[in-house]
Amino acid sequence: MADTHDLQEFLLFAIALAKEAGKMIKDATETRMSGTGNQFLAKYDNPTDLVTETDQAVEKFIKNRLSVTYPTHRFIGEETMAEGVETVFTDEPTWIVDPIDGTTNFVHGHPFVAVSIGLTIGKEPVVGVVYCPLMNELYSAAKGQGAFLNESIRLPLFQPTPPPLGDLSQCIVSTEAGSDRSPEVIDKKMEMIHTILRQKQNNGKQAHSIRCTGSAAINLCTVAKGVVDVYWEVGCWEWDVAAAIVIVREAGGIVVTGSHQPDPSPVNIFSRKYLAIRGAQDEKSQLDIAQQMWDIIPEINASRKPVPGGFEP
Ligand code: LIP
Repeated sequence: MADTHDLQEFLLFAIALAKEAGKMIKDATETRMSGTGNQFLAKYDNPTDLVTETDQAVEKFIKNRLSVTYPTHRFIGEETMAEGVETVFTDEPTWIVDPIDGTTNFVHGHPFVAVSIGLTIGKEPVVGVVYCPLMNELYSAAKGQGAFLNESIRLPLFQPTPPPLGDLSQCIVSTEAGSDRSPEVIDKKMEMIHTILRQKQNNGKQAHSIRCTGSAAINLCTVAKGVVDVYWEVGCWEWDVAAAIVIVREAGGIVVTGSHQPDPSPVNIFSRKYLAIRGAQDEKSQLDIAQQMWDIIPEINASRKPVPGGFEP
């Protein structure tokens, strides 16, 4: 098992790597803005699941760097899996990488894009770096060492203690439409959003509001900051969340299952169903909010098996 010193070394390495990758993304955005390149393609024959040459180039760059510096470590990446490489997850140190989280934003020139670099050891996320190069925000954390914005601002932003969580009606909830637009998935997600927002006298939770950044990693970092109270998503992947889970936890938040079946234990990062609650004074108030979400989350399938047009229903 890695000690504190090892984790610090891995963290510094990941921060440096994320900065280099971020520069590639920033340069590609400028090229794109000047109208000279970066076509996008649909993955899995799904026109709402996009990939660009930059996603592929950044993943290749990160993968190569990691294999030179840590040749015995394993690698799981979004674009590597899209090429059909089978995901094998073991107790060995494993880097879990999304070269661009928020690819749809990137394609449109919207600035909410991030490179996400996480490390698991013994299957537990222990190091996480999420860098948003177009906004110059770098989020980082290592297990037991706190979470930071731009390496010096401790998260959550509310110090010394975050405000009480209260009731779901007093929360901002972030979520996403996701890339699966089949009626059985999108209708349930829209109904869930409706329930979160609807008036209490009409059986809703009447939360303060909903936010969607287009990036699971950035959504989770807003929870780590404490400026968003809850994040719920079904259908994103381990590379979207592995790094940011460490950042949320080190900022005092919890990340549990986003399925309709309540479970207060740490989330299975391969489940494709995530629920995060921001830091608060006590875990009971976090679990109270989680329970209010579990009470209304519908059963939504999120398979891992690709079929033409998306994933097995
Ligand atoms: C995106 C996720 C987002 C989800 C999108 C997509 P990508 O990741 O972060 O939360 O709703 O469908 O999966 O594809 O930009 O890396």
